[in-house]
Amino acid sequence: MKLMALPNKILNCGEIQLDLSQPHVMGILNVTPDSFSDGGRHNGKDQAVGHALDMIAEGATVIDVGGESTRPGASAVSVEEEIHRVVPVVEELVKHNVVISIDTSQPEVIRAAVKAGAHIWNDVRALTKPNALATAAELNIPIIIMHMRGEPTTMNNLDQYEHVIEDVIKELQQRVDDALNAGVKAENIMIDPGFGFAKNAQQNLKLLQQFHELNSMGYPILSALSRKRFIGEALGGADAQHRAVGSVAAHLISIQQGACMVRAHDVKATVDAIRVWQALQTA
Ligand code: YH5
Repeated sequence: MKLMALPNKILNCGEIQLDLSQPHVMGILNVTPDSFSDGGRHNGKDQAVGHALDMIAEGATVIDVGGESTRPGASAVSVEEEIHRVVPVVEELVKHNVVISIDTSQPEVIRAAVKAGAHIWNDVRALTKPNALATAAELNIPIIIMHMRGEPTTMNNLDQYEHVIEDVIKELQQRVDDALNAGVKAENIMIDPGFGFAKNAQQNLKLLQQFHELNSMGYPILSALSRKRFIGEALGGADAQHRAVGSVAAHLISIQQGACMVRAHDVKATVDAIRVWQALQTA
């Protein structure tokens, strides 16, 4: 069997260096009120931090903290509210040896989070908000540039592709070029094809099948398909809580094609799958 090696690159996250020649698991930490078991009636900080520590113990090397819901139909959240949700959690997590990424599109949010100790900017809008490009260049931190069309509210009508992988690469390259022209360093860029964002189920499958073509862009690749709808559809209509095994399988297929980081809810199962893949690499 053909085993693809991951890039011999290091992602510089301040005091922590991530060796991208081995796969990393980024654990998803939602800090939106609806993600807490009490529906946000109490301070959700302790619950969020506890969940992050569990994921670190399970082998996550990155924690992705998100205070904005990008689900279609979710209500908009102010910059102040997003900062209020994210920063207290970052202040706790910096005490632990983990890389912290922030799932935000707002320059003011990433600025406040980086001041509190966060390391990576994970932007599903790929630096398209006002001042995002200049802020990314100034902060000089790793940036995850994801492919999407439109906004989470409009993206479902924007899934017309000639050839999905080629179009995604072309459009991602445009966002990468804008970042480079604004002064973002190439060594700080990671790319992500944006599973589920302006793609239908068939297109998401095609994207996973041809994922390896993203390597031609020359940047480290993140794969993020945890529990997404197309996984449920491939399982014959499984709801989100029953998509863990399918997500692990799909993430491993992306690693086999060159992904050096996967963004997952189910960290333990994902790490176990990666360990088996790693055992094969050295056999
Ligand atoms: C991503 O792809 N996605 S938030 C719908 C679901 C399950 C999960 C139940 N942030 C990405 O995770 N950051 C989000 O169906 C992201 N790449 C990067 N880099 C959406 C999400 C989700 C949505």
